[in-house]
Amino acid sequence: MAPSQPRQPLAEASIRIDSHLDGSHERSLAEDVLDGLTRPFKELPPKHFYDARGAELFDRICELPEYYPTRAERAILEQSADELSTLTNAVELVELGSGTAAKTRVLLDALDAAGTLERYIPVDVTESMVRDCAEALAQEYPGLRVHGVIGDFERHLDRVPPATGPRIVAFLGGTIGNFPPGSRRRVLRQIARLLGPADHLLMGTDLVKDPRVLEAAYDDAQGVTANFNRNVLRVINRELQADFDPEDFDHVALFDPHNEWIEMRLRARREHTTLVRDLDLPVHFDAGEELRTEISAKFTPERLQGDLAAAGLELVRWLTDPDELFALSLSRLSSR
Ligand code: SAH
Ligand code: AVI
Repeated sequence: MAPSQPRQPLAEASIRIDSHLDGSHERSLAEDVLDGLTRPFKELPPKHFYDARGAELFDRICELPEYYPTRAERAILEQSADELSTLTNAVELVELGSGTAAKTRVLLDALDAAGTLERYIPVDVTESMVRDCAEALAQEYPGLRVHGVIGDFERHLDRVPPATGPRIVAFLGGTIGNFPPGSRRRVLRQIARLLGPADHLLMGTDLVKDPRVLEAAYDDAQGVTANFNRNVLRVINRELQADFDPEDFDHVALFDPHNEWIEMRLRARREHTTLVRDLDLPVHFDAGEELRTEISAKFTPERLQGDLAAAGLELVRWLTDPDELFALSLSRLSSR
């Protein structure tokens, strides 16, 4: 008999990572900066918060006493994971904007206990998040295949590998709320293309509530959210050779009662001009001028159902925490 080969640790053998960014994220940042900082009301999309430091700041936000969405969503998952597992019979979980997949473990545990779980596919624009999360989960769930996709879920969903059996596509945290209504429906239509008749979308949405609770969640006493907000300026400084001083800007978080969304903005403390060298772009700010960095839409059941229907999806379950702060919806392709 041939001497046995040393066995590959399972964690290494079961991980595959595909990257679809190859410099295209920097190009998208350049396009977004050129487009967004030359508008009459300056604006940037929130996906550029999340370099390694931004991702770490987001994790700290999730621990803040004022930021209830993470705790509320976790509570719903803990309450409903077994039911979700039974309803879906999922053999695989695709997670969009997976981050550290902290809450995802609750769902993976339930699928694992049911004996159906085979594969986890985290999709995130932050490379280090996908790699670290893939490593950690392959260790924690022996036998689990992890296929990480480093990419932009607005542009690379066609790169998600085809389903090998009933799947759940999870979009947690309320990240869908970071898109304005039109783009939100476009993103949902793209996500619906990942689903077959046996598959489900599990999506987290923050709910409309007292504006004081909402504004505190986005303007915490420790200033972590302010630091997260200013991080987009550090990203532009590094990636596009700009010279923003983040301390030239105040953090602003306000609830827009008409649109029922939170807006985060950066307000210039003084008049100044910054050069974005890679774009040869001088950007002028008047004193008090604001740059919108994020919207975070809050939902009612009606708003969510309208968005799902527009994407060809129908609601299977609507799950909330006891205080009705946050909702998880399970939906599938519409039968009509
Ligand atoms: N799902 C986690 C993390 C939410 S934070 C939770 O519920 O706590 C939002 C995550 O989405 C970050 O990890 C960020 O890197 C990722 N993200 C934001 N925009 C993205 C995009 N356009 N494409 C892919 N990932 C994106
Ligand atoms: C990721 N996303 C759902 C968060 C939110 O609440 O809109 C990002 C965030 N912004 C400020 N705090 C948290």
